[in-house]
Amino acid sequence: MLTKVNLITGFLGSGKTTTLLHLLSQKPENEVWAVLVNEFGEIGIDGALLADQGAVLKEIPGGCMCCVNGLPMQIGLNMLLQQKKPHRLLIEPTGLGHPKQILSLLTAETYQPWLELQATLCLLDARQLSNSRYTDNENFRDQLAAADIIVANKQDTWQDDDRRALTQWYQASGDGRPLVTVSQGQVDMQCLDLPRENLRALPDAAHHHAAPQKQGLAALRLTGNAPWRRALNQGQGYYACGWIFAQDTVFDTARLLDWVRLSPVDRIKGVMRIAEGTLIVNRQGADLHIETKPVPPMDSRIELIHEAEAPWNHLQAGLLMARLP
Ligand SMILES: Nc1nc2c(ncn2[C@@H]2O[C@H](COP(=O)(O)OP(=O)(O)OP(=O)(O)O)[C@@H](O)[C@H]2O)c(=O)[nH]1
Ligand SMILES: [Mg+2]
Repeated sequence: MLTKVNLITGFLGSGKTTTLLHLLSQKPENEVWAVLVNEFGEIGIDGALLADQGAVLKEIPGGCMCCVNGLPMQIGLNMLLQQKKPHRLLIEPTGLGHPKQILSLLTAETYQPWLELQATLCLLDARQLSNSRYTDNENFRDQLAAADIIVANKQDTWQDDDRRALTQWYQASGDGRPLVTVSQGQVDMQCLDLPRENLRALPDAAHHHAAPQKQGLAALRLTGNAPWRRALNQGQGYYACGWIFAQDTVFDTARLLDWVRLSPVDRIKGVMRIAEGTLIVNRQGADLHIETKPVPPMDSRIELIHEAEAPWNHLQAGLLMARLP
């Protein structure tokens, strides 16, 4: 049996994980599904969000896609395909990555006895189309160019201008590919069975390394008795800083939420322990989504991503202050 594979792409914060969660909720009971998620930051958050959803989960955190997409991605993929033999595999690459290498990997000869690549979905928030920070970004453009299906997400947030920008973009670049307009990634599972038809050649991704890559194979965990640690990462013109705290660290909800709202960065994701259980925070620009769960998390982890270096030490001091004594 070949594993059916779909790539779920989309720029940072466009709704990939939200879409995966919705797709997983439609999984037929008798099928085994797997999810492979590769995050930009060293501290994997999406894995915590996607855990316990009835799918086999493999996280590949940490890094510049060009490196992570090599050996760690290959090992992760091999393990999933050969050990779990899932009916379907959904892959969420980092929103800051270029799709070319992962597509080359999935279409490589060695994988053909194992997998059948089906439609690639690309998430797009129409608001991004009028912001040159996105439209000038080659990864943003090439993710869209590589897609079989464009999923225009977050329609609840759009103004008339955004709808017009989407129509214009689609007329110029849609090439007749299906365009699905949704909120909260509410994509119908049937989309996944559409074929991979988009064979246009993609340019090579420019390679902007600044630091040696760590090529982590597993989500970062705390070791020894350290109460917390932090991890930095940079690449593709973006900077990330994340922290992980031992399970017995409890955060003050109000102080933590103030910190999340006010931190001067583009993106914040966290799964944090509060007195009532778990607080999930997910901020993209000014849009903040908050959720609570009664069960405490295994540890607390939070990650910031920004288009420039941010005052990480100052932000860290604020985060440490948000802990309960
Ligand atoms: N208003 C609104 N918010 C949404 C919608 N879909 C997703 N979000 C929010 O957008 C934020 C980012 O969603 P994610 O699903 O984490 O996005 P992502 O593409 O996986 O993000 P990265 O993995 O960090 O690149 C979260 O706060 C979501 O709750 C939507 O349709 N409307
Ligand atoms: Mg995600």
